[in-house]
Amino acid sequence: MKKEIYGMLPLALTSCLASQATAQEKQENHPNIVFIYADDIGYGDLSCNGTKTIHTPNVERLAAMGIRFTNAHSAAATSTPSRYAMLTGEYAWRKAGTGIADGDAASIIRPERYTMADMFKDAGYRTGVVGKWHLGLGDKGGEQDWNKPLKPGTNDIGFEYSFIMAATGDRVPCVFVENDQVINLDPNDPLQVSYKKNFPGEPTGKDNPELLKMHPSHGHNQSIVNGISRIGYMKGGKSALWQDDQIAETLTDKAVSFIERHKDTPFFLYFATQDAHVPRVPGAQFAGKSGMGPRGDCLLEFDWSVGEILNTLERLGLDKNTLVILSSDNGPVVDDGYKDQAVELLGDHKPGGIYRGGKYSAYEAGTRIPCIWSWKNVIKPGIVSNALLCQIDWFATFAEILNVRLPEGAAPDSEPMLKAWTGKQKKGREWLVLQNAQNNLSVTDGVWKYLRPGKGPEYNKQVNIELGNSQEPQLYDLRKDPVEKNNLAGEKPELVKKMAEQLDKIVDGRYGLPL
Ligand code: NG6
Ligand code: CA
Repeated sequence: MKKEIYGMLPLALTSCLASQATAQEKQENHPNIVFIYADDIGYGDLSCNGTKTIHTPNVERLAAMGIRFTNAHSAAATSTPSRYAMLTGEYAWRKAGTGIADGDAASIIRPERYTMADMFKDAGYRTGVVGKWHLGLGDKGGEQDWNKPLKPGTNDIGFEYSFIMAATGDRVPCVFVENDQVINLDPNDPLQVSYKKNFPGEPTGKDNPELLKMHPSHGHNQSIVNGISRIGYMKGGKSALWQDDQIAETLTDKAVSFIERHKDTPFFLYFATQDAHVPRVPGAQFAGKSGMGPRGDCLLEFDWSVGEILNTLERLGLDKNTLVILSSDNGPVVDDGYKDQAVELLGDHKPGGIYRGGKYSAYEAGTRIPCIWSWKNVIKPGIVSNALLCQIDWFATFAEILNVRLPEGAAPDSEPMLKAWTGKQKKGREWLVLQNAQNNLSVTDGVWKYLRPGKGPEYNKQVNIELGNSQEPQLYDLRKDPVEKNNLAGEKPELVKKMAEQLDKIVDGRYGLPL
């Protein structure tokens, strides 16, 4: 239905028809797009950002081919809202029900919503998502029949192909879902899922710790799958269970074969890795290789996945006209709920780089994530940009690349920023609003950052992260104080007032001018 309502208006159509566009222009208007979207990998977790404690050569290779951003952000400090904002171009705090989703959440992005994938599909692209989904499936949360097609799902919001984990590695159901249907199910052993209560007789991490090969440090004590207790309860579906140490390989294979299948048509692939989210169970090739325990090993595994994608593009001769984007859904966390030695073996490694906070936090490490764009035909190699940018802008920026006008109301918070993303302009956004795990908002113009007072603890002891919540306003000068140590709110009440007003305006849907 949405196609009839909206439709798209290809601005370049007339000139293309008149054969006025050169072959080069046509190619540049329709590059292949591959997102490599990591989970919980922080600014300091990749060696391209200057980190010496880990070596991620394939990410370095990608950075050397393109542009690396030092001030790019996910829209939120946790997964579901970041992914929601990225795919819809709407700040997640505008929409209820976009917090960290349970594994049996209903589809959060409904078919009426025009997504980035819809846009690519309408522009003639083959569209696919492989990896961690975490945006819900099916009509009613908690009421899905996991043995039947899960509708609405990814295929209803623009992705022609999907091979996904419904939520996260630490949430049931621990099965792969292909084109909105759980794969490898045995009809004699149906899969049941509950986030309310356990199924009688099924072991849990809480009651049966003797069955565990990896123990939780906090939470994660419900159903046991492959010797790891998870969030939520599940029963049955044994033939469909994923093997945790093979997730990266399986997902990477699926991403590679999607590229191979569509090498002759423009394609858009959203490849969302499970690395380095908990539970961290690296493949045999990486186990023990980083010296930092499973978290570091999963960073190496992520780097391997990146290499596989780059090799595939080169092998198929697609490397020149494919825009490869690498980023992460939120900042890093060391202990996110399992005793996996991440804390003990961290050494001098700083997952968030110099930045304060981490995953869940309103401070910079919560959302200032690694970000690289590489597109040989268009972007000069080896550039670094300090522009203030956000993943939420990819949607409108891709519309710029495709030269299409977005339907009325689509991607309301997404700003077209092609010049900044391709390194042709130093300046990024005027304003960016960021969201932490408690839904407290901050606003920045890249120099000043104002954190609105809000509820919630200042510090999460379990994950050892400062969340940035405070009853008092906070104001930081990111240029002089990128680590957000000196709260200048008391000294600069006028500026606090202006920034607070600016934030209110954006929240109200009115967009402002520079200070
Ligand atoms: C938290 C989980 C954490 C992680 C996070 C979502 C507990 C105690 N902690 O609630 O382990 O799963 O949710 O992470 O359950 S995210 O990257 O997908 O947003
Ligand atoms: Ca995440």
